[in-house]
Amino acid sequence: MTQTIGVLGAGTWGMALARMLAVQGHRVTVWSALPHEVDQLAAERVHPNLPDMVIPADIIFTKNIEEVCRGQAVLVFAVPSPYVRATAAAARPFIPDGQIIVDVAKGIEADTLYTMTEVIRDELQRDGGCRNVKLVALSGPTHAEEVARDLPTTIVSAATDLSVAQTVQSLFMNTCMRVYTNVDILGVELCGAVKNILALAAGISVGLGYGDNAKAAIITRGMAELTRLGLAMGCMEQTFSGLAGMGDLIVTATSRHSRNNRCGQLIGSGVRPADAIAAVGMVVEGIHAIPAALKLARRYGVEMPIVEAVDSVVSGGADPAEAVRELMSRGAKDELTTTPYDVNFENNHLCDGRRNGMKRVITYGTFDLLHYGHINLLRRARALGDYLVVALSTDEFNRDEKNKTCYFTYEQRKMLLEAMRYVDLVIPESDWDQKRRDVHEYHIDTFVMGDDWKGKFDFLKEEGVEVVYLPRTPEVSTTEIKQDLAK
Ligand code: C2G
Repeated sequence: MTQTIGVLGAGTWGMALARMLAVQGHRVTVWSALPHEVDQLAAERVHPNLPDMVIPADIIFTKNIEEVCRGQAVLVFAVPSPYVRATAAAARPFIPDGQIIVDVAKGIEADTLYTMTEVIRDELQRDGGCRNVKLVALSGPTHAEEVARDLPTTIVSAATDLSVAQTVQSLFMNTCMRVYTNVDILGVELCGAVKNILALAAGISVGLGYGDNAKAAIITRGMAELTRLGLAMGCMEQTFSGLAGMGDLIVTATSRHSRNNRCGQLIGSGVRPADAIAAVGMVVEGIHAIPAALKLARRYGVEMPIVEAVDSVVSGGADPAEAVRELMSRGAKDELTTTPYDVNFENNHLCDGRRNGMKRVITYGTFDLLHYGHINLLRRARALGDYLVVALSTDEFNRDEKNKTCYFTYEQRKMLLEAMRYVDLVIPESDWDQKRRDVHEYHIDTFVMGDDWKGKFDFLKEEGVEVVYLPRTPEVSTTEIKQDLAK
């Protein structure tokens, strides 16, 4: 369905996205703060950094920020990170409440430590307006030059509200761009900002004449320190090994398209940082992100040696080769982030459990609107052994087989169960007949259900499994909760 899209920023990435959306049939208006840029693009229909890309004739260019903001299904902020706040301030009077805003600038604001969507929200809500603005971070391994040529690309649409992330997912999804949703918007934006610093480091390494071994080390150990920071900030680990994290780092740290990489190479080859930035000629986001990354690392007590080394070279005037020597001569480290004690304890506990016949228990359920009746069941089930597996009914199974409409999605219900001390593993329950398979696949000794199912699963005894029905907690149920809340 054709949508009207406003794009703020006519840089390389903004124009590559604007073209893609226009080619998909959407009505696109592009605004830039630079009048001459608007005139040139409107006239020539070619962006200087994308000489092979034809700008569709139906893209509207404007110098008037009100025109780009009014009446748009989605607004895309594609200005470089240092200008996001000023652009949001200029746009504020024209942005209706509830507007979906997609930020594609990658960075963290040095003084506030805000990510770009947080900067936009802060600016738009400054005078109490835009209470319901919906912010999405669109970020991933996406060179504009390749998107401009419709080369296969993947990207992440991140928003705390999954339905909003999905709206943006469907808008940007096409045969050339595959969009994944992710609710961990902070993790996605942190990756987008800090990976530019790591790309600078990779460039410096190349500029010093070092090889692929050093580049792989920077990418791997750089992602380890970024993940440490992200986990300390409450992000999801999978985000960092995902497209916005490792994916974008690979593409930025290994590609000639990357400004951060090019800037790093110049610095590594001996060019003064200021001259290297000038030589690249465009905004080098990695440089802007360093102060914020260091402040976050200190605030959360996380070691980030590679970021520190880049800062010593870029801001401290240190010799790049000397900075690498210092990195290489740091104290010996263990690659596993859990301490050896944790690892040994976990192994001993598991081995011990196996030696003494660790008893493994399984139970099944929907567990919607998790309440103390469920907890009573899970606590008693866990007490029957050493390890509890919960087979959680998927959304489709609930809808198609159990005729249940859940308040929480499978992922949300899974997150709640995994946070509980009684639950060791959550697996999906997608059909009635999987129990016979599960008890073998997960080496189950005891099957447990509430006694509202008494007798229904006795057949599992044929599989050598103990079957236990536990008394339900009579006075509470998800259905009653919903009915009481509806009154
Ligand atoms: N339960 C309980 N006391 C309550 C409510 C639930 O002991 N007040 C128990 C149920 O008996 C069940 C578990 O908690 O063992 C999960 O309850 P539901 O989410 O309602 O599970 P159900 O829909 O019964 O799904 O294949 C088996 C099904 O998936 C079971």
